Amino acid sequence: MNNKFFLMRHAQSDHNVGNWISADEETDKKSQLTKTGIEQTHRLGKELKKVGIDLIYHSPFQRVAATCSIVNQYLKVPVLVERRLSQMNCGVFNGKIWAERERFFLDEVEKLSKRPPGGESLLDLKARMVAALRDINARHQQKKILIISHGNPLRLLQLAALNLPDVAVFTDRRVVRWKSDVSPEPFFDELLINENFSLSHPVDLSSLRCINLTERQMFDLELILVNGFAPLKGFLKEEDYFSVMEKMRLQNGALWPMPIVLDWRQSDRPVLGETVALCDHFGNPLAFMKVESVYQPDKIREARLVYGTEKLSHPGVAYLFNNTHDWYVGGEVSFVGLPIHYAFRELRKTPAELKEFFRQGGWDKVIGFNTRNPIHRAHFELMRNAARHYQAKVLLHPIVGSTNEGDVDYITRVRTYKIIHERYMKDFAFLSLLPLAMRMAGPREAVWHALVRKNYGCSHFIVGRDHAGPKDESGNPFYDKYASQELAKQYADEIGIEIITPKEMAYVEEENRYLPIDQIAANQTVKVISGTALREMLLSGAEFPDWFSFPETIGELRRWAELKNYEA
Ligand code: ADX
Ligand code: MG
Repeated sequence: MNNKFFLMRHAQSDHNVGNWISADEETDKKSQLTKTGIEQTHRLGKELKKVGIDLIYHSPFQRVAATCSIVNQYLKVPVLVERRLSQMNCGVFNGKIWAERERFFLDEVEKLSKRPPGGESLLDLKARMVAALRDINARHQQKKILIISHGNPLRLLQLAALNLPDVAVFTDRRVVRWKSDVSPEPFFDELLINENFSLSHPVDLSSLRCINLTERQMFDLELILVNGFAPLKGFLKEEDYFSVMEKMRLQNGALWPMPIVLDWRQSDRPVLGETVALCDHFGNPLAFMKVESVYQPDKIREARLVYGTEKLSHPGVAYLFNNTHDWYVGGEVSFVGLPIHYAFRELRKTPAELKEFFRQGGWDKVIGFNTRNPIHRAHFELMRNAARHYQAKVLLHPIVGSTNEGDVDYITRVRTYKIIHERYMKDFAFLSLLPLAMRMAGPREAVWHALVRKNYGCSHFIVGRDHAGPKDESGNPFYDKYASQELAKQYADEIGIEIITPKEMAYVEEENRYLPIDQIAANQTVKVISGTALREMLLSGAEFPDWFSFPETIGELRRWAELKNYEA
């Protein structure tokens, strides 16, 4: 603690000059420091010697290591490599030029928060750099520490240290300096740490083990912490896990259909009674958990009972067998901080906030609507019809946690929700985002969704056809079209929510409107555009008929398809 940090960008490389993205180690290996870069670094080494640097941490990239070895000819201090100081992973744009990446990010929200396929967002990078710096800081006392990294990581670190709002990364002069790729003048920056940016961890972690959560575990934890998963207060203990699988109930009898579990690598050796810190991917602490139960799951039974199948073509089952460790630990969690989301903060209402909003507006009947897709006409019809029929308001409550593979990314979707809500639904609906990690468990998932919506203040919940149901490798659904409706209805009273079960809606050409399929005559013409057809039409730039969607939605989807195309 009480260390002083000095930031330095690696020396100019040929890739910098050509504006290439060398953000993966493969591309980095092909880059070389330029003559200018090498000269700059020698001059900078002499400058830094006057500062009296005690040690160096640097990114593992070879251009940074090369820079470090030049500077250290002058400093002769210990050198440590820190992986989290790497360049921002640009995913599909790695090895391309920066301008190519730029054109896919439309506004500041996207520039900050959108992850390119396979890559990180700017704000992922911020969380990573802050966690790295905190850990480095905790390891040393009263040292002058030189950090050698890359332009983007250093900018984000400055942003955090100066405690500036995120958008300042584009505007504030104090955080844009590292762009000076071709600057003839070498320089380093003493990290100015604003009093509001604490370099110590928000809680004392010195005696605790930090468990890095997966993305799914983070979403689960968030919903536990905001009471979206009430009555759960933590991750399931052994008796609750088996009871939930077999009876859809906790040991104490409370209805709960989905195993919310914390899987753990065996090598981490959880100890009963130990308190651990649950941290995000980069080491930022989110909660404490006292380990009350350590057990081995029965994955085959879990697959059969929760998903009704052991087939790996079911995404929930695949996750269970391929991405879940062989030990589960359970216990109650206590709050340290919520996972930080940067995009659309104003749309992420907690259960308490939503209930208060409904109460103040006198919304005594609220119909929850779940979706993981952009809003097309069929979704709209479901919501509007239900609102009219029940004389109620609608909570448009799309999922922004993990959804099915191949789904449209949530940032693109939220742009469609905002605009459709604003233009067509404002008088009867409220929009809020739900950070839930879907399992695609069909009927059980529908019961779970209804319970969660009850927690968020809904009095009604729509379960349509094949709700939260995935398809197998040949495109066949895993569950019967109305199985989710049946199971949800069965538990409606106990949950205390009314389940609305519309029949499948389809567009009828002769009547120019959507109708439930049981009301369509045999001689009428039904029109549908399947998910696969939709994607092909987007990629080929085909025009869409009005009945299918909204021009606003299609516009956003074309941008999404362009990125998909790029990926392919
Ligand atoms: S999910 O819940 O099923 O995963 P999706 O976005 O596809 O999300 O659907 C949202 C909701 O609308 C679900 O309740 C689904 O059952 C319902 N739904 C979607 N399309 C139709 C349709 N054509 N007819 C009836 N219900 C539908
Ligand atoms: Mg669906």
